[in-house]
Amino acid sequence: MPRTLKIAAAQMGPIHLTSKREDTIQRMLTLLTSASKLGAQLVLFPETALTTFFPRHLITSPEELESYFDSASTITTAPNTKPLFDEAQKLGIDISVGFAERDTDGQGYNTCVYYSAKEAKVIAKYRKVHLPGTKEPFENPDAVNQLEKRYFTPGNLGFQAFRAPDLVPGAAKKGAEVKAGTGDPILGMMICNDRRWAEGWRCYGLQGVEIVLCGYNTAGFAPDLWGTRKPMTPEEAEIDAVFHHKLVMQGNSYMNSCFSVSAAKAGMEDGKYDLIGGSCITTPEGHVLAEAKTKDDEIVFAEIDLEDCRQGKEKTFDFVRHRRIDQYGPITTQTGVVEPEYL
Ligand code: CDV
Repeated sequence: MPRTLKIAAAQMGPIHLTSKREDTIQRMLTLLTSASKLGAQLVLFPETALTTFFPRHLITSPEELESYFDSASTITTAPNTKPLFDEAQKLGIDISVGFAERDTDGQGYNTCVYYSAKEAKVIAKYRKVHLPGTKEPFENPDAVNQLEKRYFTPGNLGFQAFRAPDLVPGAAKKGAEVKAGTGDPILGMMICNDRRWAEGWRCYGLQGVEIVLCGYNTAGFAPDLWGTRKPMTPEEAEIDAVFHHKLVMQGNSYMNSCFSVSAAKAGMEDGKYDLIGGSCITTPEGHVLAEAKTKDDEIVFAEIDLEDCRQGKEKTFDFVRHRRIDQYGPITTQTGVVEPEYL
């Protein structure tokens, strides 16, 4: 039986250090309206969707730093974010939104939440596990920094898949006979750099994930970060960065037989920091179904059928029949590389 639903990535153009929160929220509301006109039931916003990607800056003022953080417990009720969630509920659209979270114990996390319009509340939260970059700025004064290890603690909530209600008709509920591919959609969230790590995808794959959501801020040209062995122009570097983005979204969607939605914050932020676009929706067979054409605010939309996940989950990637966990020891016992001895 088809399990169709309409999903969208809300790509956002740049948000600057000087941008006002109410203007950013207004842009997000406009994106929601556009998605609603297309019939979208689920909209993904980018990583740190409410602010500029501030971890590129060395921020020494505690007050300034705090201005980029929000609290997860008040994200739907605080006056400077509430209108977004209210509108999502009014339009009946589920949203996933990334933001810098300050927890009650003072820790900072790079977080996203999933808000269910049907439930009128946040039903899932994810904290970015793979924090890229460095704690200290690069020595090169012209380098693009990525100080996430300075401002954030690695995520501690794991890769917890969840079901979202009221997105597909006729979903099997508690008490019914358990049969894969018949319940409410199974979703997983990750944030930016996480998408490059197969481990997180497989954790979701092992929970039968059907749609992975991933918001991102990816620098187009950052040789100190990416490596400089092969010198590239900014244009060549950006083409490569978009290629790697799509490569991991397509490859991991295929290897876990799921759809994926990725939403960029794109364009030139804070005057000189270029972020890639390339927001896209990929299929369980690894194809790009829809993708952004600009580096501005843009809705990337597709109607999908979750039934398309079944083929991979039941044949090529039928985990229960084909996985050999006795052979995968190093994956959970080792972080760094251990090379074979020299000959
Ligand atoms: N925000 C990110 O996590 N950005 C990273 C870095 C390495 C640019 C990314 O993986 O895209």
